[in-house]
Amino acid sequence: MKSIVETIYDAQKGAYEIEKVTETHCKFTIEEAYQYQDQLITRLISEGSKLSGYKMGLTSREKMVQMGIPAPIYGVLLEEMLVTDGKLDHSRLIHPKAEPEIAVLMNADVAPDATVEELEAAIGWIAPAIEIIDSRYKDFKFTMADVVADNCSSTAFAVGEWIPYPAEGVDIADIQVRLVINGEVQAAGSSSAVLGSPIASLQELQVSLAKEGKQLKKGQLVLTGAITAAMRIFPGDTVSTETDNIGTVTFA
Ligand code: OOG
Ligand code: MG
Repeated sequence: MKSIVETIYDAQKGAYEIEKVTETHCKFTIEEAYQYQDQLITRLISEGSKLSGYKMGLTSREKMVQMGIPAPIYGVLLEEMLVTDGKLDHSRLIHPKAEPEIAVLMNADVAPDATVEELEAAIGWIAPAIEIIDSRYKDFKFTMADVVADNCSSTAFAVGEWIPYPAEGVDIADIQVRLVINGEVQAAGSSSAVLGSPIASLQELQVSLAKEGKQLKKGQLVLTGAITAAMRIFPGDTVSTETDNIGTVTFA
């Protein structure tokens, strides 16, 4: 029988659905789930993937309710997940969903024990983003341990133009965003939905990474978490995150 990590790795590479590994294999703790996630990423990096940064998940009430998991989680973003030239390749996807997010780009390394002020000062730029999540689990249903082991459904992401942070007239804790699919607003919210502010989400990530002896580094990007529920997307859809004051990002 394949190991948990191999089972998820194969499903990611082959873009097919699997039963929850907590059912096909055995139950495991959240700590163990992060170890499996780490083993998965280590394998991908040994095969040539490059670390781009991290993503926070289940940071908004809407997402926690949608997925039935009441606590934030985090995963790893790889360079190959970045949607370039505005085109999403659907051939490697199972049942993708899009969610509007605020992305931040670090302009300095962050000490594991940095204060929230130091953390915020290390942000160089922010941008509107769309995360494309594609859980490897059947019907997009999972427990917290399953989803963490599956690198929190990470699959692809698109980022708009980076604007220097802080930006005059922009309160990162109150950016209005809309998820627009084929010209129709499917969901809308404020960045405050993410743990009160994307900065709080970033801090939660920093603390979690520090516990594992890791830290945020200059040049790394972070998706701070979906502001609204995620919406199913299909080949041919044009998908945007529009914001009132930090621009728009679109892919098709
Ligand atoms: C887990 C990932 C959640 C977010 O922004 O809340 C996430 C999932 O819903 O599949 O990326
Ligand atoms: Mg997300």
